[in-house]
Amino acid sequence: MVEEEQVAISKSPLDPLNEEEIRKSVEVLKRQLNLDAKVVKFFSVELKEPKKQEYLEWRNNKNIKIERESLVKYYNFQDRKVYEAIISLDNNVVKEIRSIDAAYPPITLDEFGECEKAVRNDKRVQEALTKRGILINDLNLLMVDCWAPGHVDEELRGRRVAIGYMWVKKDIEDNGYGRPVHGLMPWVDLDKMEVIRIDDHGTSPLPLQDANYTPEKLGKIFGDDLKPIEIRQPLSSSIKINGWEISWYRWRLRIGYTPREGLVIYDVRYIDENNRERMILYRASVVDLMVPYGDPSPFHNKKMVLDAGDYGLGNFIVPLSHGNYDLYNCDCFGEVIYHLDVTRVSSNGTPIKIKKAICVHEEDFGVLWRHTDLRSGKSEVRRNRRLVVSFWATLANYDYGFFWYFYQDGSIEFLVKLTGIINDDSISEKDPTPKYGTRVTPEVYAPIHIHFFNIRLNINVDGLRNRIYEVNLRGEPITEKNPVGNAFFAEENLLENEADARRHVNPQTGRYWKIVNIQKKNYLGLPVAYRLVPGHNVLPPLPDDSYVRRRGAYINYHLWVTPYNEEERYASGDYPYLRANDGLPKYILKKRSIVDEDLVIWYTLGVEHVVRIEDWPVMPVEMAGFRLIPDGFFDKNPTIYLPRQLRINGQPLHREHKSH
Ligand SMILES: [Cu+2]
Repeated sequence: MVEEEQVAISKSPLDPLNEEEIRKSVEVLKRQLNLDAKVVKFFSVELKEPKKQEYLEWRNNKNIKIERESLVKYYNFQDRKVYEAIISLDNNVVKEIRSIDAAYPPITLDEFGECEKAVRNDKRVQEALTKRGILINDLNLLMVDCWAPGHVDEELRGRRVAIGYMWVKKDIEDNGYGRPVHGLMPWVDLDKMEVIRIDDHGTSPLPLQDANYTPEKLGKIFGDDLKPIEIRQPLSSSIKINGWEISWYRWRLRIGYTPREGLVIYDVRYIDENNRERMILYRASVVDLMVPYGDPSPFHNKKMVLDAGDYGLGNFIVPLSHGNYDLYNCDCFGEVIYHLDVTRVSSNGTPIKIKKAICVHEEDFGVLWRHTDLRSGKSEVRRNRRLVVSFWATLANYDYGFFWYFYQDGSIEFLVKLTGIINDDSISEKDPTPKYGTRVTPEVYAPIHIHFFNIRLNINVDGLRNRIYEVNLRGEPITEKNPVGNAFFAEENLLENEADARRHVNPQTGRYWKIVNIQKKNYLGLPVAYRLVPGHNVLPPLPDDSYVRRRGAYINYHLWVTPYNEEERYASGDYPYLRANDGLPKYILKKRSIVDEDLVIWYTLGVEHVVRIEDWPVMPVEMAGFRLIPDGFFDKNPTIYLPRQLRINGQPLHREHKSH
């Protein structure tokens, strides 16, 4: 297989910061503010994006100079304040600095490791484990995941704390999640990086059964009788990558990276049959992910982590290289795969490159359209193909894949793929399975939970000003004009302001949302539009006064719409750690108009997880998402001109073809 490395040629004002720019940002800040490196932790250095208007002007005239700036976020654990600084990378100067009130930073990847060490090395934790009969000869076998708590009691209030949930490995290669330590909850003060309290909620025997999934550990393999499938791309890929700019088929887009969101999709356009480059999306990313658990016992009822805000999907992005194993073709399948590296910052300000973090490739995707003319017996069939831009983030036990698909017919699909290892607890074989979960082995129990993603879409259908209609199927009563009662139609209701645009999915009425540009008409004279078509979704099955509903208040609605404001970036707010009711519920208070404005759609995607035994020891991928599909955006099916068959040198591309 060909490994295509990215070649950073084309520079754009939306390119994410490179290693050098991150290094420079930290240096300038340290020097100019005389920062004491011993009392600060950096948790985010990202591009300070240019104003949208500036970027759009630059796009038309590349001679326009846009100042390159970075946004540095750090935490001073002496004065216990979060700071945000804007650095000019052209002039090497701090342009702006401000402290944020009552905010905690997210847990960094470094802290995640330090917190584990603090718990492992704590004598009281070790004693408590011994008292339970858990004897650990090698402390490296004690696995500690530092969880951002949803809430804390009075005694812990005002401190930046995390819970160190524990598991015990049999040996270093063992899947530690197979042996959860029940009941023992060390609280770690992240500023001091020490255990400040240990709560004990009872014991349960450490499970004996292994939970391994590697062939080395399993000692056997089924399925190696399958014949290989290979994807061949004899003329290379149809994707052109130029720096962070991607062109494929009629699609043009840019990608980027931030510590909280991971992959960011920018400036998505489609070139129609009249060669007009038409805007669809300006910026799209996953901005939040909250996972509330349903077990009300004190050992579990703090589990309502906001993985993006409390940790950062980009901070926990994983490289798609696999150590010594030849597994490249597993994450993205094909002969030509493009991988892009990203750079994040470590706590001490050093840039850290994650190799092959973002994957770009194209896939065959079955039949695009077909028809057999029954009278002539002739058929026309076209293959469907899609551009895929994706990344994976591993947040402790769970693995999330975030996939953006761009199809030839102008549709865009977002899919999240959930896999990895479920959060678990040990349970006595004699005890009944708790109501709030699933017994996956005689000794292991997995609490019920829901994954609530929020995807922020700055949508620009054929221009900057759009409006949104909610569309529901409606029937009509039997009347003279509707004598058999078969009349039904798609009823459109305009969403007028941001407070009224808090909506839920409704599969029973076929509900979707239609994003319309009334200034642009198709050849029938109708305004062009795109639909947001939801897929599976769920609401929090919780009482109105549930704390969970306040903690990540965005989960209360599937759809939110706000007018574009570059400061409003996160559904749960900028700093959700140990906070509640921030973000969207505040953004919408002004009841701003959303009619013919530059709009941001915030789509909440809920994936309920009533754990199955088959999710153990590692769960098969579960998928959920939504689609954006053209609705009168084109004058007809834009894919009818596709060739019947692709050819090489005039010859049909078929199985026997030899390209070498
Ligand atoms: Cu789950």
